Amino acid sequence: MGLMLNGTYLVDDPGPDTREGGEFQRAKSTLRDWITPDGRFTPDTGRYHVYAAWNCPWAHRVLLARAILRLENKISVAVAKPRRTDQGWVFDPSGDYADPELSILSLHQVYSRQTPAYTGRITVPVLWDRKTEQIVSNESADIIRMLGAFGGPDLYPDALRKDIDAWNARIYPGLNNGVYRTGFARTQEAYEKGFTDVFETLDAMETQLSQTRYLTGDTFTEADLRAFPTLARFDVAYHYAFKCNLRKLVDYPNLWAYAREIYAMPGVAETVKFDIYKQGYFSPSELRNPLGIVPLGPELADWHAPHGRGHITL
Ligand SMILES: N[C@@H](CCC(=O)N[C@@H](CS)C(=O)NCC(=O)O)C(=O)O
Repeated sequence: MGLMLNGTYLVDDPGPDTREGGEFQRAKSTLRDWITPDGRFTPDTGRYHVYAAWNCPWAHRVLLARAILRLENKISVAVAKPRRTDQGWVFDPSGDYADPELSILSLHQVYSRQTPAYTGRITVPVLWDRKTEQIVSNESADIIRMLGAFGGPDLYPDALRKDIDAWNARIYPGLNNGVYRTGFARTQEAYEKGFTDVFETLDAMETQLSQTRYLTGDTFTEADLRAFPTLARFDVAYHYAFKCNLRKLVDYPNLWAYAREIYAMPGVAETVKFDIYKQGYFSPSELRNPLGIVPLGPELADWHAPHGRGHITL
């Protein structure tokens, strides 16, 4: 959360970036190195640490990949507090929101530790390398793919790459970032554009999932992993906080069952925190929620209901 200029954190958050016409534009990730078996960053157990936040869907991708690839004992995690502060993402000195690695209290300290004169947005997720004391990457799409170097099921198999890429290219603008383009829009027109894209994307996914178990067929892939964080937040957060209110996830029979199937995969439910999503998305925001009041509803749908989509094949 927030911006750093030449190593100084701006306490007055300039708010989300906007382009002409009031459309939200997500800033490009700035740190994009890679874990590879033969490069500077090798896939060693105990070497890496992730800075995340439960409410951030991009960080959720990384937590999901870590769970699905069963890397919980190989890669450590610190989670920042969900509410927005004038120091951006912050940690407690101890407890659930502490950082046992660097004992930092704000995420911007990690960025300035690696680059004292850092300029850019201070975002989660961050993949931190203990050995070189450097950030490997702050781009979730790259991080989930590079975690494949640690082993586990192949989420980006050769034979499905074309289809995975096609779904990623559709789901990122239309759904993952589409809900932000809707909720962070500053004009009616920009809002309507985001809104239309979100529901067209959900409709396309519903059609696909009425024919195949996962987006690219009968194998769970990176495309499914990238879809899930947005689906998990949809009814409790985006429907209300971002005005994505044409339909809810529970109104799509196939998508809803598909989301429950992913939720039932080993380790996934532990990465999902519905109450924390509300805390985060209803943080005080001059544009969307000036008083920071968090709604008590809606009543949570039954994520444990049988999904009926067959056995889990991971
Ligand atoms: N491209 C990044 C985006 C990450 C991102 O935007 N994270 C949000 C939280 S959900 C953040 O930290 N935003 C702070 C800000 O933009 O000031 C990724 O996918 O890893």
